[in-house]
Amino acid sequence: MLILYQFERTWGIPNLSHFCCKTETYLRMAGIEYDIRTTLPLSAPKGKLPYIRDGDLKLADSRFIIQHLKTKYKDLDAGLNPAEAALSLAMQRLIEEHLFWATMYTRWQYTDSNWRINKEAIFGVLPPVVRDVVALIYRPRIKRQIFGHGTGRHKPEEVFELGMADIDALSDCLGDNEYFIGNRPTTLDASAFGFLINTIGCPIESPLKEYGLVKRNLRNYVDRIKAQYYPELS
Ligand SMILES: N[C@@H](CCC(=O)N[C@@H](CS)C(=O)NCC(=O)O)C(=O)O
Repeated sequence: MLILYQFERTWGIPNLSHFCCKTETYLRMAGIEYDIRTTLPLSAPKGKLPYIRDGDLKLADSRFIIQHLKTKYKDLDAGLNPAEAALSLAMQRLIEEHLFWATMYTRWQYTDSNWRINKEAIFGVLPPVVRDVVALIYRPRIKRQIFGHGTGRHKPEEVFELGMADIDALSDCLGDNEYFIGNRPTTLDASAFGFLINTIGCPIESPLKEYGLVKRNLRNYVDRIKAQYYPELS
């Protein structure tokens, strides 16, 4: 059985990690059987979650994992024409390489109360003293990543302005449709759901979350995908 290694479930959502949520959602949308092992990134092959074990294969990074799932099990993108496939890739990059960093900013840098909620959710599995030490090491490390990406160099209102443009693009791209492309779920939906629920459906407060919640189509989309693929969480 394929094993998905990811953070512990919390906040009433599939995963506090956007990328773990994306990967598990792909598995569910594709109807692939899997087991979960909860862990922290420290022991992951590339130092990040998710990763999978499938027989003798150990594979990290949601993009390589999904490529493997497409080849070995089911390709949710089969049938997309070249323009649809290009749109899917471009939107995934917007979500995962841009919007992601605005949400990371809200969790690790924006306010102390968000940081406390984030810290408890990620490191709460560790014994109390260890938890504090590991969090103390991790916070500057992630803040360096946010700074390295460039997002961490902006004023809060600039970070949110950039993130809100992504939310606008996602809302306009979805429109009144059930899925982002066509009438069935594709990889883009796994990605969009994983990142949107981690923006508007989690207890990290920010102008970005408020802005996303005003987009009725995105709110309905997140609720619908969650109810359909994670009925145990509804
Ligand atoms: N490109 C990777 C990104 C994975 C990623 O950034 N995972 C985060 C959690 S959302 C992580 O484990 N970060 C730990 C770290 O950077 O130390 C993927 O698609 O899986």
